[in-house]
Amino acid sequence: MPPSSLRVVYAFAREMYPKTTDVFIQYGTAGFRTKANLLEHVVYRMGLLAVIRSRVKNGRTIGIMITASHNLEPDNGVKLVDPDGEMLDGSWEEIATRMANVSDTELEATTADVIRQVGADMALKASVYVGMDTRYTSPRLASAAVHGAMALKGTPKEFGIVTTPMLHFFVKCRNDETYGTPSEEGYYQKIVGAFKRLRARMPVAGEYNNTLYVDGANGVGGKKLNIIKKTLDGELDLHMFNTGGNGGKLNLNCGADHVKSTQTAPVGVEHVPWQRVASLDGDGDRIVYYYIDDKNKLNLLDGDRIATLLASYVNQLLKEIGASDLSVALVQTAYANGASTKYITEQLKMPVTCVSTGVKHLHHEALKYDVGVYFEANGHGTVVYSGKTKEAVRKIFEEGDQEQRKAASILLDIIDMTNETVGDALSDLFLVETALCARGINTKQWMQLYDDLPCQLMKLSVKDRNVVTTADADQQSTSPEGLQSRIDELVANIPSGRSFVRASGTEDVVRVYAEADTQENVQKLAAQVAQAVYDLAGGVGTRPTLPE
Ligand code: G16
Repeated sequence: MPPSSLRVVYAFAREMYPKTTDVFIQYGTAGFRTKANLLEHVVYRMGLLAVIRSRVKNGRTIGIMITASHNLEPDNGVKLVDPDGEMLDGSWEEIATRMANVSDTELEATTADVIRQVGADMALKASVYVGMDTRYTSPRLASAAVHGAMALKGTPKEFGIVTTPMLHFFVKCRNDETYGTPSEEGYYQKIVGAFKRLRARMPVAGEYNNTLYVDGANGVGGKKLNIIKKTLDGELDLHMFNTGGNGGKLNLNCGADHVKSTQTAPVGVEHVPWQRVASLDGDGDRIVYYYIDDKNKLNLLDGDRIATLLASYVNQLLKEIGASDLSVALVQTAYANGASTKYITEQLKMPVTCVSTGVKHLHHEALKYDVGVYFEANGHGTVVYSGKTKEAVRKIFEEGDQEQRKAASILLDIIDMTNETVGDALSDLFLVETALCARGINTKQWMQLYDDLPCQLMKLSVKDRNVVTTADADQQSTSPEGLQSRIDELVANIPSGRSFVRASGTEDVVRVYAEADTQENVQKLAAQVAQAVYDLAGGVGTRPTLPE
């Protein structure tokens, strides 16, 4: 494409998507995320970038998802999806940030510069898939992405309202037809189809029952599960809540992030003691489970619990097929409860690594293993299986003895049921239900596998959250000066104490995490660390107070 053709890049920007703010925006934990009215020019420019990326990848499809996931309705965001369905390569985040922040008059030259820098052959075809969540600001932003793709003569394809993991799946399928069909129908056929096949030959047994309540966070995940529900022939008895009707607001006092962060039940769910409930987030990429016991206490089964359940079940199946050379490893972040890490190493005897927050980091680490199970405590995660593993399971399915073939066929369905591209609440829900059913256990028994250390998450507003920086997979503060030594002093005074702080990459806050031996101690530690952040990092509003 000759440089003169880039004029249209500026024309679209000036006429339709002018940059109306000087506020600097950065590609964060999962793309750009801020108030929706500050995003149109950013999303338009990501349309441009997606085309450049597609050409660098020889015309393979790139995805653009319009969503702010767990954030409240006024926010929105954009996530870019790479050809294998994973998050945008980290080395391109800086380029994305640069393109998002230049002025309209610099955009044409910057685009030309980026094309040169990455060596994109602009004569190649380019394909961009666009999806969006249910926010009322999403359609306009999706149009901006489409116009961005068109401005550089790429071919956009819109999927309308889909979950984020569905879009990741479509992108992967488009680039690798052996993975599945790039459509919503193709997604249901592969993932839900595998669940149904498996359920048909796995009788409900023991303490497991097939009734599941679901909190849909008033987002797209609940809507899609309602579609799936109609196709389930009693395999799972889904009771849906917070599916967007009755004036329920997206993620407001409901959904996976609310349940995990506040450890309180979502509004809008009619609770029955001991009933198993799954809580999804706004774009359907996270899931946590919980139940309310007979003392009205919420018992949370978060991403750590899901990871350990799935890892031990897959490991059991690998043993049953006699694939002793294949191993399962887990990947967590610093938010993982210390008790879960201890359980993995001491009871499950599996390798576990800790990486920085963000599924993009977990995903790449998990790919190093035969079977990598990665989950953030917030319920964002999945399982990935190496080519060697898939090959071995298929071979045993064909050549093993009767028992081995039976276990291998279960494993093949488990693999099909998994959305390996990214954390997926719907796929994870079917995996969890399969593992619980196979084990014949209820949520109380699942909960009894280990005891969590009391933990607390807090959010704190500061003048500029970027003053808080970390190293060692978020576990050490490198600035502001003096913060880490203060945290060390505070932690040393609390039995089983652990705490760290980091700037959120999706909200304008600093997150504080603490865990300790007792509820009282964890509340004290979290409040003390929050005070230290407030004092050293320029807290805004009221200084956090210590518990009475
Ligand atoms: C995104 C990321 C997750 C991350 C979460 C919170 O989730 O994909 O990996 O854990 O943000 O990140 P932070 O603590 O930086 O705000 P989602 O579901 O919001 O897209």
